[in-house]
Amino acid sequence: MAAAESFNLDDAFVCPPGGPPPDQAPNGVISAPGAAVGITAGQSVNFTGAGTDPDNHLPLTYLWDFGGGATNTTQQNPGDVMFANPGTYTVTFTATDALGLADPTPDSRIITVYAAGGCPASLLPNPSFETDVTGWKGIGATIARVAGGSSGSFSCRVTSPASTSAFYVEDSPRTVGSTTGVGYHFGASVRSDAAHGVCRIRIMEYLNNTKVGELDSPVVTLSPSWQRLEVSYTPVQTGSALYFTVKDNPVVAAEAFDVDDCSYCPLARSTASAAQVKAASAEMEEAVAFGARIRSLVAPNPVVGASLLKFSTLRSGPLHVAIFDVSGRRVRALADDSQSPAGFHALLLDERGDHGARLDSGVYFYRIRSADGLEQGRFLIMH
Ligand SMILES: [Ca+2]
Ligand SMILES: [Ca+2]
Repeated sequence: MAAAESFNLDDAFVCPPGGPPPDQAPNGVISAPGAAVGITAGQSVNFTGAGTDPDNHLPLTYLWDFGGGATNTTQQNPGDVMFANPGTYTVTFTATDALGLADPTPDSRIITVYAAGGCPASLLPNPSFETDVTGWKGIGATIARVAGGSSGSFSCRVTSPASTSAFYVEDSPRTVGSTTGVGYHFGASVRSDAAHGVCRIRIMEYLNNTKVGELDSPVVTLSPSWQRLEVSYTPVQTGSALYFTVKDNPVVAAEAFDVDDCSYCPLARSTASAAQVKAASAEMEEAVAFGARIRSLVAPNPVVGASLLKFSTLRSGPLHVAIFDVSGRRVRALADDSQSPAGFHALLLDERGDHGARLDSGVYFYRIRSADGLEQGRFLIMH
């Protein structure tokens, strides 16, 4: 072989020690809306987003995919986006860095768009007060059926005593006494003859008699005309009770307002957002870094869409992880490694059994066999 035909790899490629650092993926987060939202067809939802890149490959580019509910856009902050047709739309927000690497876990929100006329499956037994005020209770107020309604012929008059304290009407008994992680959309029409205080829907969430969440709708200043209040609420806990209240902050003593056409509808099942999964992962990694004895956890739990089973092992060796149903039947193998390094592990739990079969809602168990020994726990799958 002639010398001119030879070459040397070391001369041809100059690599820094260890090779170039890999590009790190950017992270996009939906700033608004903060949770699942319900609207009526023709209404808009305000969307804004933010993105960061750990190794600063700027500028970032963005893609909002409205799941067929509206035209996709590459604006970072699309603002008000109108959904024309009833349906359930999963909106995703993907940030991509200047090198073309996209966020592998785009943030998402589920938008439920009801047909005109509101949600078709209101949970309320007595939303329109046509015969009485059963199912409702005045708090700091008396309630009574009165003629005149925004739907039908009657509504519920809520009258405060001779004070200017806030007063309200609430669902009683609770329409939802034990939440399952599904969000709800609330609506009510309100008016008053005189003394036009400020009115809102206030949702309060209680777990074991402790308030764990609260959200107000946008307010209206009461007038003789019917006005609509609406708000979507996603429980922060499961097993909690929701209080659906329509509340008046009066401007004079003994104020009264009328409420009618109340609605209370489950939103489409919302998946655990990628941001939630990321936050939970970061939290656990930090805890492990500080030496906390965390054996294993599923987050988010219940599993709604996708969650992660996270655990750390102290010793390398065989690793076998499987999911079992309540009867003890093995429904999924998550890991079967003859040799797995020690350290932090995160395995995807996605409502699927072996061969892709969708698992029913219910309680499941995981079992981790590693060189450290046996570790097990349970979690809930919810559709
Ligand atoms: Ca990057
Ligand atoms: Ca009515």
